[in-house]
Amino acid sequence: MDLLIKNGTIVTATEMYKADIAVDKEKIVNIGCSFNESDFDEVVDASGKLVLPGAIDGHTHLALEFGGTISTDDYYAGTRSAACGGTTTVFDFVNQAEGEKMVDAIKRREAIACNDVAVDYSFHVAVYDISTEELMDSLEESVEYGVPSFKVFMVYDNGVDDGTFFKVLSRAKEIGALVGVHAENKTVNEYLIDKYLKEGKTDAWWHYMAKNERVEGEADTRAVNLAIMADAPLYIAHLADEQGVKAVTEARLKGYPVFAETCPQYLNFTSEVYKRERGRDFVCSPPMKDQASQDAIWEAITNGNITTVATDHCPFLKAEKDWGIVKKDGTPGNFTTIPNGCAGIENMYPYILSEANKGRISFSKAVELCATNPSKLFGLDDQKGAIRVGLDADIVIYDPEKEFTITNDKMHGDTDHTIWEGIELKGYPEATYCRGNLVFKDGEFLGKRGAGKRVKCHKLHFDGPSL
Ligand code: DUC
Ligand code: ZN
Ligand code: ZN
Repeated sequence: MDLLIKNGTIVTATEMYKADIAVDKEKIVNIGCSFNESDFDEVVDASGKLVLPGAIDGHTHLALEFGGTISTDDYYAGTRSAACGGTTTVFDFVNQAEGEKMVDAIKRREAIACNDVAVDYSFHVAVYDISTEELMDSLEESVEYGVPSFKVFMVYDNGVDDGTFFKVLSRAKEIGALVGVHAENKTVNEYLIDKYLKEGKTDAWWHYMAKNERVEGEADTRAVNLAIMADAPLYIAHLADEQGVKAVTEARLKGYPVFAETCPQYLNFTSEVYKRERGRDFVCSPPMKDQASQDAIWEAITNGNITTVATDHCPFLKAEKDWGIVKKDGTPGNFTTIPNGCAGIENMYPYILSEANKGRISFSKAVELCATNPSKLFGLDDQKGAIRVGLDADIVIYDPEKEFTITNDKMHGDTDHTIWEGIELKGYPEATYCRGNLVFKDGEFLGKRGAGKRVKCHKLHFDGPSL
């Protein structure tokens, strides 16, 4: 057999226990004790370490065209960085172009990704155009192709109206798919942008003010109502506000299959960051919100009303963030000319595990949020997301004693700064295996460009809020 990981403490979404893991041909083939070491090509002693499933980042934007540029991390840099933070699968977004069938959109991005990815991957399709029967039917082709998750934007140029959103929800339910949503009120956001710019309010703080708690909260609430009307499951991406948490919690209490994702940036920062000298580096959408929202999100993490944590990884260079001061063409910039997004793909699992290590949540909760729940929600639980016999050997060995201060020079993406600079973590991943292959060890990326594979997700059916 290929690999024995012995003497570690295995963490699952429900328990922690000491056992050894046997890996062969990319799979976990046995979990137990007293294996014969001579049966293995390699034996790793994980004494004093935790042994976790690799994280599944359900929300990334690699090589995304946005705001006149392209996000800094391509599929290689992004997945290299993921591996070094213990993430072994990423779900990247495909933006459907007008008139483009969903599967064609997926294949267009797959062609870019397939030779670059260093960990496993899949997609969600951001649906924009369902104006013909053929485009509507192409939702089902996407499900058959192994991509049963869609997203609609309620804001931005590719934002859809409520009727389109409702149609996508209704069809998704019929074909075994889940619809995610980027929820912000488009027209109020546009009105506030116009108002603030006319008043000469141009810095990053006004990005937050134009997308404030209520701008997101109203859209979250409307999205939940639309899902209930359509009798369809819903996934709210990057939930960042208290009103949204309340809407999700209420729906779940009533038994509706409403799920929410939040991101580490909302758990660690508040809107105060936009007052910093380089507040523009923190510009992402939705923006970080006030302390009350952060408290509500943490509470929902603890009580189970937030189901997953993902990154929304979408980094831009400092010089591009500076377009908020002076645009590319040399004319004065403002908060609308800052490309939206921040790096986080390498920080998610270490940050959440560090919070667990500091006692805020349990290690099992961290695994549930970052690995097991995303695998169930997106249709990968028969392949990934847990330490279980028969699943892919996506494994992280975690050193709970290691002190780690995040600095950009220790990260493995292509970005030149990080909003996480200087944050101190308790514990850090020591090694990452993707399908049994060592991709990260002791601070070094050891994987291979192109070694990741696209995973096919099964159909999704949710009758209630439990997974
Ligand atoms: N939000 C971001 O911050 N970046 C890209 C897309 C998005 O919705
Ligand atoms: Zn979004
Ligand atoms: Zn996003």
